[in-house]
Amino acid sequence: MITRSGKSTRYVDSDVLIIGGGMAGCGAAYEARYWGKKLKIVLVEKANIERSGAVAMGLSAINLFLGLKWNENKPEDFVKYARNDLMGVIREDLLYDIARHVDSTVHLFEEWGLPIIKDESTGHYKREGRWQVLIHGESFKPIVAEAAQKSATEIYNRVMITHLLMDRDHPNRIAGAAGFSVRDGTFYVFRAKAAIVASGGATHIFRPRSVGEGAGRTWYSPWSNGSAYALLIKAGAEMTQMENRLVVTRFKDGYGPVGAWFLALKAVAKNAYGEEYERKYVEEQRKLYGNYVDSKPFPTCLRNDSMLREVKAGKGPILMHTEEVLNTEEKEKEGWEDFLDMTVSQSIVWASQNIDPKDRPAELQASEPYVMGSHATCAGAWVSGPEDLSPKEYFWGYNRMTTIEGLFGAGDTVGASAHKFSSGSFTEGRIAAKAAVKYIQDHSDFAPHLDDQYIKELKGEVFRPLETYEIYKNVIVRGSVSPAYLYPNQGVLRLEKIMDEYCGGWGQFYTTNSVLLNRGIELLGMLREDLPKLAAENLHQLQRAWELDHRVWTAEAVIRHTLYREETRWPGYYYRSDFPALDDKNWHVFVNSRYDPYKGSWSLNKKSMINLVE
Ligand code: SFD
Ligand code: AMP
Repeated sequence: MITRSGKSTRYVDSDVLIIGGGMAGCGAAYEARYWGKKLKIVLVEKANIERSGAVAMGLSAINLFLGLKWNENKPEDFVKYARNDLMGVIREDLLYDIARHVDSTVHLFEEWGLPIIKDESTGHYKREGRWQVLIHGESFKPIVAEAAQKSATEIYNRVMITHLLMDRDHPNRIAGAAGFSVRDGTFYVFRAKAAIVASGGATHIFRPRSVGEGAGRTWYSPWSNGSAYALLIKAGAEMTQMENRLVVTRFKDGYGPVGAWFLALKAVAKNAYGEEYERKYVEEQRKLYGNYVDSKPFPTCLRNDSMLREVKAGKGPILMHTEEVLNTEEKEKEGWEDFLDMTVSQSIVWASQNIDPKDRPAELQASEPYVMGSHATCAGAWVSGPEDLSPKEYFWGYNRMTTIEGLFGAGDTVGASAHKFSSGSFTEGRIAAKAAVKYIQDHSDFAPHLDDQYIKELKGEVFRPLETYEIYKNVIVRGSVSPAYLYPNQGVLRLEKIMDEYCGGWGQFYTTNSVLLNRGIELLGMLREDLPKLAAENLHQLQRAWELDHRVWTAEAVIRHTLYREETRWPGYYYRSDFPALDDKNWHVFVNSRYDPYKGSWSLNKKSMINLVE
């Protein structure tokens, strides 16, 4: 048995500490080694980097590639595209920075062995859409992980980081992170001169569509648990756009993505009666949401909005007419490969439900909301931009540094910069690592000091669920119901119910208002009161317990931001029924928040949206 005091404590020193070995974390390890040849680079990953994170199952497309060397796009074009898609609110400095560097990342992927499909007539990468290129990407993650494995000095797989550690003598300066080994229960304390949080987005904050035998299935990876946000929030970092949750249109039940079908295969979605509906509501949408309805392409959230209006009008199900486009063997292969490379579960659902996409259309459905910063959404940390692009309001010394000294972010971690996807997240990891190395070099006299008493107390807190279980395991009312504790899974279900019903999940047609949100905040507070009573039978459940803790912190930020922004900026992602219109006069701004760890209180404010690209 591993008791509350844990098995043993292991201290690890590092120069650069990377938390999370997904796309951004691997990019950070690679680039940190390039700029910091002699530095000790330590990467910590709660799973195993070979198959961890959102790309674990693989991908069938790289969704951000400009094609600069073939003059296919300019960085400005990408900034405009992402700005329109996010209804006008985006950090243009961050996105321009990604756009000017992302191609080099994609070329590296190819050099490392990722098969990128070529257009035979031009020799260029074959496009899925304007920004996307097609890949044979089942092994995308192992290929990317190899680069990180060759770059990092040490990699700790199966170690989950639960807390960031601040410097004993400088309360707003990072000094490391703590967590535990999910395999052997060792309590790890990492000391670092700079740290990069790259620990992905968040699923299972809102109640998923999947139930019963499919429970746990989500579009974004089920193990993305919001550490990227919770670690930062708990440490007092400023966050941005946390209200901007993502709802994606997906093939029903398997959550298969639609991009390849819409863009490459040119399939059309229609209502149950065979009518196209995407632009049907445009005049009503214009009245509420303004000229954003004229953006090309039609913004992702508005595509959802049209679909939801149609379903509310009783014209569902929405059907993707796959059978109209799979008319050659090559296209049929392309369609199936899309899922076999990326979302195998969709192929399985089709097989199990007798759906052959070349014979009959397949249902689409809007997913539950996700919290992330790299897809068509931009929740995350408020970070400094690059010196050569950012206005003074967005620049405080080091690119991608959060408001905590020496603490950087990349990928889903970084807010206000959507549409980065896999390639942009890896690129942002590289950008953050370059800046982190510079930070270390500029502060070469700094050595991190931790508060030993705090570390001792923290260890007790981290392992407490194991002890709670040992003490109370015989006090069971029935089955797994105990008057003395709750299991992580019970807590997740409670969280999902609160967020679904009070913060605009699918159960409420994505609609909420201030009364619901305020009650939701109260209920979340009650859930938080119960978290010290979490019990874990083993290390696996201990991880689930800490994942729940991080999910609750993430959820709290989402609900507070949603309350603060008094408008409906992203219809189709969520609606404020008390403020049903988009309000550019008052809300063409970022919503930022900060949790004060010393006072235990939240504060929210508006930050200007500064246009850099016409
Ligand atoms: O079709 C801790 N994504 C797509 N990107 C594309 O480029 N093309 C696509 O086709 C994409 N599509 C797609 C995508 C994702 C998924 C799941 C599907 C389909 C089904 C998005 C990208 O995958 C995404 O943008 C990037 O992966 C984001 O990168 P990053 O690094 O921010 O997140 P990550 O890769 O999930 O990695 C996070 C890592 O952190 C670990 N971790 N480690 C230690 N301690 C903790 N506390 C930790 N918490 C988390 C994780 O294990 C993970 O390794 S499509 O739908 O558009
Ligand atoms: P998805 O598969 O839905 O995650 O989308 C993959 C990529 O295609 C993302 O860049 C989307 O924004 C884009 N996309 C998906 N569907 C459409 C569409 N109907 N029109 C324009 N872009 C789309």
